[in-house]
Amino acid sequence: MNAKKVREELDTNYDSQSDLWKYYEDEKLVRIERDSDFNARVDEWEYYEGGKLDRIGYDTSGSGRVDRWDRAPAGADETGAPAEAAPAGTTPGGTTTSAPGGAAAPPAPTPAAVKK
Ligand SMILES: [Ca+2]
Ligand SMILES: [Ca+2]
Repeated sequence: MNAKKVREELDTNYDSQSDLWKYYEDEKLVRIERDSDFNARVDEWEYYEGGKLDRIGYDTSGSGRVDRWDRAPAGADETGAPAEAAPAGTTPGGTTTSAPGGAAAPPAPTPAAVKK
């Protein structure tokens, strides 16, 4: 009478052949095996630790065994989107406007307000 689910099969491309297998331990996802090119052979293994993706193994040679590992980026939610803070409208070599007697030139305008 053990109703614990330990394995789940999914057919992600609807060709009625399973191509994704999820494995659970103590109701926690520990591994996903994936047949990413749908040739009925698993070629991608995702290992989870503490419910988070830890590493991914790839079989790139079709041998059925992992021959390349990828580490999941640690703390992906901390270093999310790279903040590109380059102000628009700055020109390379950024010399100030060649106003004669330039000391009277106004301070740098706010970015994006200068373009027409
Ligand atoms: Ca399938
Ligand atoms: Ca495959």
